[in-house]
Amino acid sequence: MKTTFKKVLFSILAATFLSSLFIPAPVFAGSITLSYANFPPAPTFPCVQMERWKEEVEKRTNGKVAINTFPGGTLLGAKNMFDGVIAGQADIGCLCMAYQPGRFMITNATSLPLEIPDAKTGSKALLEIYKKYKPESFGKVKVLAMFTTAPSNIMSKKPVRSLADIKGMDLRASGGAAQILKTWGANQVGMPMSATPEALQKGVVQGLFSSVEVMKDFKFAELCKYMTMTDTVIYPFAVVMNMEKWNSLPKDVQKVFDDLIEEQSSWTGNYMDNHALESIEWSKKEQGVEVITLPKEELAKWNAMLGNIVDDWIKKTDQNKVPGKAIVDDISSMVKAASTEAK
Ligand code: DTR
Repeated sequence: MKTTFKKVLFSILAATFLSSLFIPAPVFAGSITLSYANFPPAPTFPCVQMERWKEEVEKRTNGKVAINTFPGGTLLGAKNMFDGVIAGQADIGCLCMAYQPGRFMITNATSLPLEIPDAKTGSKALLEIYKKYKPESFGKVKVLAMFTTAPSNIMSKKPVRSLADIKGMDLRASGGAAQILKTWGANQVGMPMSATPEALQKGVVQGLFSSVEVMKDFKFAELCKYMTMTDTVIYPFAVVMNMEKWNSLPKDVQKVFDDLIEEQSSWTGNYMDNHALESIEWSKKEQGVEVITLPKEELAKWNAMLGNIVDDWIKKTDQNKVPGKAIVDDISSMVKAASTEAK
């Protein structure tokens, strides 16, 4: 009896062991886990779009892919985001390209003063420029989304109603927008958005130049009681993935990511535009912020000062063998097309 029992037990164990060698492992929920790094805090738009993308990916892959999100620079910060993703410190990362102007020359053309009216148009133009010119700078990563902010405006502790008011004012901006502030006579102070709350609090800067959703998301409206509407430039963002990790993904998962590229860009553009408007309303109602609209002639004067920035940039691209003029023309015609569409 005893020997028979042992034999049966042995056969069961052997069968279980052997079958486990041939049956493919069942796919458990979350069997692929990816890390996604972001530099600003969770309530801000780069993180809101990150959570939306995570949700869509987890839903569309039926839980086969799980995304672990890291807002607030907990995995990678604003400046080392791109290199960190290339090195595999994070699988996915969201970066503001404008923080490294020379590195992303082609896509940063969208942050020239080309009168991009909103984030929806900006995001579409940015993605199209990326697809058309296939910049070498993105050769080592897989691009998962690109989008832009709404146009930038001045948020300040003291009112800015004229060029005389902005002269010498310590204002924070980085990337392409930095040159714009200098042209208007401000004392431009460069830093990523994530460093701005402390700089405003400590009085290192008297205000900032950015899309205005930050008045609500960072509660800048508690300190900056004035907004001067110039609607000048947008900031381009990219979401990129480590190339090796991308190549290791099953085809069906890659398809889900690819299908989301355009959708995520336009979702974020729309979210940004609506949220900027909400932020203006909130700042006025809840924080007593004064919104300053410059008279037409005054604004025309401000805009006219920026003409050289585009020309200088085209000259610089000529030296770098980048077709700057063609890129600028492409963006301008996309802006025109968007404005006729809107009419
Ligand atoms: N305007 C850019 C980018 C930017 C706009 N809103 C946010 C929120 C969180 C991080 C970055 C940004 C800037 O001034 O940095």
